[in-house]
Amino acid sequence: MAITSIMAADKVKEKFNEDESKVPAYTLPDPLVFPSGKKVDTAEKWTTQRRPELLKIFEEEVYGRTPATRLEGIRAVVTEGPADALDGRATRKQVTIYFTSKDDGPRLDLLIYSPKNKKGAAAFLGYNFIGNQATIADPAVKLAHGWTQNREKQGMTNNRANEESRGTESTRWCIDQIIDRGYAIATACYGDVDPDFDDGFQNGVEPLFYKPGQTKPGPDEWGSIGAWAWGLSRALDYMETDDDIDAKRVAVLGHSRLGKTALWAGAQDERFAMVISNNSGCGGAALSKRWFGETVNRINNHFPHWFCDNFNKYNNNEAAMPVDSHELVALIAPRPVYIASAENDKWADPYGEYLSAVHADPVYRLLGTNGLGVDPVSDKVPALNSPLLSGQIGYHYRSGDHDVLPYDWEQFLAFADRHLKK
Ligand code: GTR
Repeated sequence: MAITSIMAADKVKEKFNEDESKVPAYTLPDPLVFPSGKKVDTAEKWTTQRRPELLKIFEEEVYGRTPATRLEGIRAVVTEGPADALDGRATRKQVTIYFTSKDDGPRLDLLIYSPKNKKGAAAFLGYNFIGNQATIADPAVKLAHGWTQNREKQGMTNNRANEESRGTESTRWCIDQIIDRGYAIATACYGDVDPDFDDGFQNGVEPLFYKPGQTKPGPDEWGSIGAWAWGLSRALDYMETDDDIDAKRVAVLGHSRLGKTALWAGAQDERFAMVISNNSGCGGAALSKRWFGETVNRINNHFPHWFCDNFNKYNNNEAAMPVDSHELVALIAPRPVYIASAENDKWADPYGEYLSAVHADPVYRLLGTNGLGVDPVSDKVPALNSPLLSGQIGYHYRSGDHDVLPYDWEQFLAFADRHLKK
């Protein structure tokens, strides 16, 4: 099947390209060239000039600016634990980050497992889709208090968590293996920060930042991906205060829309020591200019709340984009980044995800790392199930569907062992 047309329910009628031979000719902006045409030839020029310039473009044209204001009344409260978990191998804590001084206002419930009797563990941090209770079969985990995605199989049809969903996404989290390898894991439901539907930004955290009279974010202000990324940084703020975790060794990760979120969180907040993008696709690791799988037009029309309004300028107009995803990856440099793709996930453009790594490689090398870790860097996607683990940029192309599988975690852990272990 070369061209897929989208379902009738979709707002836009558009053809989607899933045929490599139909990828149009495109030119990628060079991350190591200033708009003046001058080369970015030193690490210093990258760090002090080019990186801020690119970050600003992503802020104003893609995800929207994140407000710099610190919320008055924001506070973290340990609401459960520390308690023994996983047959005594782990410590469980549940922490609520209240975003205002009110207890019933927007708040994030963070679930943390850390290896027992270990202080300062390196950690993974990522959002889940349907509540913390789904990430592990542990009856002590609180059900999500707010909006979640639905899972009809578990009887979740009203965007609320239920008992039946406990542990149903545990293969996406592999918490046992993470603990046994000596890492902590922290997760929260992304709906706690902003419910994932287009309501004109009335719910979620955005209204907390409105200026008097403002009713929605401006054209260059954040959308939901920006808000979710902000929430990850607030989780990291808490982790900085928790002795069980070494907040200087936290990998932020996410799958799909939450992979886009993890990349954007890691690009903005340099405290994240590592970033992992799983099947993040359009608006994540995949190059938009390739026009393969999901397009900018489709994502903006289908999910009008994800990006900033300015991003609509590039609907059916990817050639005009002043940046592309290789530069998003480059914003993470020199910190380790891992990009995971799946064979059947054509919608997310696995090859386009790999090419972002390829074209971020020169920035990683300029900053003194070994980039993708192979010489010469090939623009051919690596063989199936043959992860590239030796570089500062890691990558794999695995068989199977759009999902997070134990196979993915095996690679994330191996990559973390190389970069986050003391
Ligand atoms: C799809 C969307 C993708 C990806 C995915 C997900 O519908 O087109 O960009 O984000 O959802 O997050 O599950």
